[in-house]
Amino acid sequence: MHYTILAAPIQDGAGRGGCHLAPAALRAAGLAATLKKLGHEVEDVGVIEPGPTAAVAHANHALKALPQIAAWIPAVTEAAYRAGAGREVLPIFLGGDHVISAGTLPGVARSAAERGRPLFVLWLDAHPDFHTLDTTESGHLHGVPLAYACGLPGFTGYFPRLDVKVEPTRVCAMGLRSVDPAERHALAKAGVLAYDMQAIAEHGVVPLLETFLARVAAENGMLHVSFDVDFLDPTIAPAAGTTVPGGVSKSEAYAIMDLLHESGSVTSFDLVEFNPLLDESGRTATLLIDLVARLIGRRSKTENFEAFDHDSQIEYCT
Ligand code: B3U
Ligand code: MN
Ligand code: MN
Repeated sequence: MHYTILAAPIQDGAGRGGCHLAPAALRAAGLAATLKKLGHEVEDVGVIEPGPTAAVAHANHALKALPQIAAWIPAVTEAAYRAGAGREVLPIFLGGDHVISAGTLPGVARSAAERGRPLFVLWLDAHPDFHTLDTTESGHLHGVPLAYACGLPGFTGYFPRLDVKVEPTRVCAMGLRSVDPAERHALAKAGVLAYDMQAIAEHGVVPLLETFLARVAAENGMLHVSFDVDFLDPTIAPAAGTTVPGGVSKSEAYAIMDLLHESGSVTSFDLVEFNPLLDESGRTATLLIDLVARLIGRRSKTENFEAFDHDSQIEYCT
């Protein structure tokens, strides 16, 4: 297996600037270098560029930066498709805010359809991002990508027509703790499997994820994991624009990454909403790199490093 890192430095979908700096910050903190040091083939293939911006108007006047985002989506979709998920390559898509998934999901959905395999999505996030252009009240478009990719109405004429939709009943959202009423209704109607923090507290993250992964395996599915930094508790990952208290702990996050690795099902991965301007001495960056290392199968010798460690100081078990 080899890994390609593709950056989509978009910040217009979020309410706070700074997410577009994430790829550079993760590179500086040693993401590719760490994966290489662990013996993996890693290609840092660079940066996706948006297409030309065209004027667009929408009846929902709350919408922010719709023309800019509409210019990014086809470019991200095409790059995600070309990344070749499901072959001997695992693309890692670096946001940018979560609107990049309005491109990565349709791109990998097309790859899965070509391979004749069902696409499953694990959405790790405090938010379901299941608004349409009509229902979002904040107007921040990082709140819509999952709804768009699942084919909810109201995107026609703004975002590209979907070649292949994500089947909502193959989506599992975990870590939810900030869900707007319109999203709650739409998730239930679409049949998305949605586990909030209450469900995680009651059942444990491991049994819930194991059940979902068993389904993916039984159907020989491809699995796209979309990891929003605000899935994590803000005490361990402060560098996200819309942190919500009561998130997933470090040991739960490690357990998730270990299970995902063991499953062998993950075929593509988004890492989004990391905002380096909000980090504290690089500790969110370091944790994220460690989580990606776990996803690809390495445990660090010291799992509790809180302070910023340069990549050369992270030691992994062989
Ligand atoms: N649901 C709210 C809040 C939100 C969604 N995604 C993030 N925040 N990061 C909204 O604005 O749509
Ligand atoms: Mn999100
Ligand atoms: Mn979120």
